[in-house]
Formats: sequence, structure tokens, C-alpha cells
Amino acid sequence: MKKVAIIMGSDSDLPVVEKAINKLKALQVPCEAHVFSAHRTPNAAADFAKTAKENGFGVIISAAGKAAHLGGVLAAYTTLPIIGLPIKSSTMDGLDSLLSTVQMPSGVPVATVAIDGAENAAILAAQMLALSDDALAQRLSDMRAAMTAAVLEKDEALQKKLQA
Ligand code: RP5
Repeated sequence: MKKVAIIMGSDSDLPVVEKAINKLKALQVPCEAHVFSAHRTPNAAADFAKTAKENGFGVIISAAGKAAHLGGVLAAYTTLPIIGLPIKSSTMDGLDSLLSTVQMPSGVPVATVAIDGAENAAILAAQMLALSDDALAQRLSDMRAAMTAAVLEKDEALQKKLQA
């Protein structure tokens, strides 16, 4: 199976990124995480993106906060899909990260999830890899079914409580 790369702009992003790592582990999707910054280590970020495809990656999650240009920089150097994960790391509640990640010019997309939406970034990455992996597609369906059952169980509990 192809791997998922998670690139974060700073190790201070790790508490959010860990949720994506854990979700990918639960789905048995191999992943690698690195700290490369669009501004502090631009050459390392570019080199990673340029070689990601030949190194066995199928999709890259880019987690960054503040002036979050990392997703765009990675996307500039590869045609692999890039999922932007805006991190709430500043006084602007993550709106700065969201806008700097999502507002890409035509031709170079970064598919952006919610601010701190690490689990959805992981699920979306897995859904992309599942296009050519039936076993992974089944694990995603099972996970969705378990989520549905859990919500219905909560509704049942609520109805009992309201009728008591
Ligand atoms: C961004 O700046 C990082 O992705 C992080 O969210 C934010 C703050 O980084 P540190 O100053 O904590 O290293 O580049």
C-alpha cells in the first residue's frame, strides 16, 4: 500500500497531528511524519515533495499554522494530492491558517479540512488510497458503520431519558 506523509510546520503542531497519526494507525495505513517548514526549512520541504512519489507516498497531509504556506509549497513541487490541515496556533483562532492554506491559485490545489480537523485529514487521505485498495475501503466502511451505530445508540439513550 502507498504511504501517507504528514508534514508539520513545527513540532508545536504535534498535539493536533497525533490525532491524524492515530486515525491512520487505526485504519492500518502506513504513515511517516516529519517537521519541515515552508519558511524555516524551505529546501527540505521542497526536496521532500519532489521525491515523495518515488519514495512510495500516495498523499501528503500538510499541517501548519499562522502564515500557513506549507501546503502550497509542497503542492508546488508534486502532483500527489495535498491535504491541508490548518492548525489553530495563533491569536487569530486559526482563521489565518485556514485562509493561507485554502486560498490557492487555480492549477495548484490544496484540499483543505477544518481548523484542527486532524481526524478528517487522515480519513480523507485513507479514502484516496482506498480507491485502489479494496481492503482499506472495507475498513473505512466498517468505521463509518460503527460511527453510525454509536450515534443511534446515543439517540436511543436520549429517548429513554426523556421518557423517564
Ligand atoms: C507555523 O507556525 C507552524 O506550523 C506552527 O503552527 C506555527 C508556530 O510555530 P512555532 O513558533 O511554535 O515553532 O509555521
